[in-house]
Amino acid sequence: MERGGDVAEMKEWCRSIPKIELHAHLNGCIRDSTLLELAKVLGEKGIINFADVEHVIRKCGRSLSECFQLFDLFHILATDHGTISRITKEVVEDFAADEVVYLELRTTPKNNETKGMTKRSYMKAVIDGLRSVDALNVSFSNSSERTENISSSTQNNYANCMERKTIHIRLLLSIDRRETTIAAMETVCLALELREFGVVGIDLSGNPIVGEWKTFLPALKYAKEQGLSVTLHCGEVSNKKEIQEMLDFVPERIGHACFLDKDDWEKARVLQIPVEICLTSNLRTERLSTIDLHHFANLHKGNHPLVLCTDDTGLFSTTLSNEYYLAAATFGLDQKDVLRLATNAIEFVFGGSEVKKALRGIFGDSARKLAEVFPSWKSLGGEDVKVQIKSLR
Ligand code: 6MZ
Repeated sequence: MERGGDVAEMKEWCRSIPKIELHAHLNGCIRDSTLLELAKVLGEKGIINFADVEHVIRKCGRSLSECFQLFDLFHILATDHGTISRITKEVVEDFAADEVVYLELRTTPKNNETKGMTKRSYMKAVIDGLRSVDALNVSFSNSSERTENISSSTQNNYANCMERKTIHIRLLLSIDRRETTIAAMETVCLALELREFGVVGIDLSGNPIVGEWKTFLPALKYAKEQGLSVTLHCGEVSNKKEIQEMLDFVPERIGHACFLDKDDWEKARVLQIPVEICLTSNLRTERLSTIDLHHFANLHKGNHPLVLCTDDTGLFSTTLSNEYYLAAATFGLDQKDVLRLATNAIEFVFGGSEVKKALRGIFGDSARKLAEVFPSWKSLGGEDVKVQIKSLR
């Protein structure tokens, strides 16, 4: 099926290589087991009817509108601070277990008066969740690259700590398309306030048929002026005018980009705007009829900057390894192509030059280690392969 190894080896290759995740929504990545557990508890308390939601959670293929119904349910389930912290911790652990070495996790700060939750306290719960990961070294500070969660007991055994996996994390705050201009501006101000806790940018997401671009533009412009990076869900549905306006804004990345016309792609090409590609998500939400028709093929062929992402690992039952394997199996990529794709993602992270330097080191080391484990990689000259890191801007 693919060059450079059989199916099992390619799957293992995609799992083993270091990976960078740049498009993952926190609440879309909740483990199914956690979601069911939370729903059961709320059912027992009489807050929801568990029988009504169980089949929705367990359902596999969903339309885009069904996904947004499910997100409303997620928001009912995950309203208290402790649950938000728990979900964050589990999501980080799951990405690290999949050899993700840099994770840009995005989430929509939420107000929930009845639970005493403000957008700020929601984000504090997320950051507490990052701090509570004890099986890994979690580095999420922007101002320095030190490891954030080395507990005092672990500090006593620093050597042991250095042997543990490290995951670099940065946060993006999402503006939901249902929000007003004022609410969007609040989110940007909160992002600015939380920069020292690893917040590096803003995302615009939510139901793509809701809201208007002009509502969010003032907040997004302000974010840009203040030095935050901006990524937009762009062209998830067909909306020519909005797609053009979004590209004219020149975001630092766009997500999905399923409904761009030829002239839109030309603009994206001239501006070299990296695209966050979410294959399984696009397939499951019926953005295209079959995976081989995905725009990944043309973008990859044309060397357009792109990065493979999961979108919502829980909602779509996927992993980043799985997305790499899907791309390899569908579009005939070999091991070198796959590693090159994963490595190129370094250039598109919002985390800044220090973290990029650290990531280049991680990818360089791993190319050598992989050669010891994968015979076909060795025969391709794996140790000597310098995966080119493109400088795009
Ligand atoms: C658009 C999406 C999305 O923010 O509560 N979200 N927005 N398109 C998608 N593709 C299917 N997947 C997720 O995570 C869940 C929220 O992320 C956005 C939606 O606004 C969803 O409510 P947080 O952590």
